[in-house]
Amino acid sequence: MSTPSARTPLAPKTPGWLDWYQNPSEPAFRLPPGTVDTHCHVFGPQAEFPFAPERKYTPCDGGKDELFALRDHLGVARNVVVQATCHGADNGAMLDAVRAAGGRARGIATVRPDIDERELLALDAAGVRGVRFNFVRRLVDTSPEDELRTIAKRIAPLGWHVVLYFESVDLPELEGFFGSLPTPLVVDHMGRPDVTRPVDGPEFTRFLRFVEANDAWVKVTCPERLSVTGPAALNGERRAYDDVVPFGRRVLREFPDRVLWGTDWPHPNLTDHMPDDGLLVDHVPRVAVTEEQRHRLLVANPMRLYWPDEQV
Ligand code: 0GY
Repeated sequence: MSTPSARTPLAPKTPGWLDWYQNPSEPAFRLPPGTVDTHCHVFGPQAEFPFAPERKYTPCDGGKDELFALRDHLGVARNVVVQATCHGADNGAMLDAVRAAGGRARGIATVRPDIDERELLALDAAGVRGVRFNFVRRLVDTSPEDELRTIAKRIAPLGWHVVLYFESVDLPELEGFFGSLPTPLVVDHMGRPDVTRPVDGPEFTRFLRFVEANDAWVKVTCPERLSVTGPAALNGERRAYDDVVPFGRRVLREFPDRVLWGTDWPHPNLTDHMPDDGLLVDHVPRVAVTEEQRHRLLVANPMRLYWPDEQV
């Protein structure tokens, strides 16, 4: 972990950057006890954890204290902190958050193929349970398959998984590679479907068949990122992101035992609006329509993946 000197000037935020939502509302839906937020990040704080030189954006600060405050406000019990690309392969901020959570967090790291074996073991001991492979072109310069394959081989003996972030249009080109990886797979944000296309159309169906063929896990996350209709609450109801609902429902129906939920706080790179995290919680029962589905999505599934030694 690098620490800036006292004189290192802080980098300004990317122009037009939207900060995370201050004072999120109280959700109308009560998350069940033991809910896990399996997709959130920390940004810095920059003065303590400088951003990586190769980053594609400079965010506002969003550190562990704010993350834990949101966790407690929403009624979340545990977090999985996913390394954000603005920190490159310096996992310092993520690890600091995971350690500070005192057993209530796990981490997803970014590592290089030549990472020292002792460092891998130290990450494991700190609570890391996977690495993220990012294929979203605006976030990373390259994703060389030979390097990623080496990483996957090195983490497989630890029982870790690979978190895949890609755009749905790129799946046909990537799925052969994904299917060849030796670890469990976890897909971010339902594979980023184009929600203006039919939910039972060929693109989303292809994604679901990929999930089925590989026993992959799916994060039913980021309605705010996928939605075209946006956050407009309807008739004063706490409803938003209507166009994403059928996609979440279909994933839950087909893979009730391999779905995961998360907030994606502090919501990097949104450009049109910043979601009220309370409203995002109220999206959950619209997608997971039975208590049984909600228990699996929010508690049982993430516990099996991230805390397999604990009973729920
Ligand atoms: C997300 C989405 C994004 C960014 C990152 O690590 C990141 O920078 O994950 C994005 O810009 O779509 O999952 O938070």
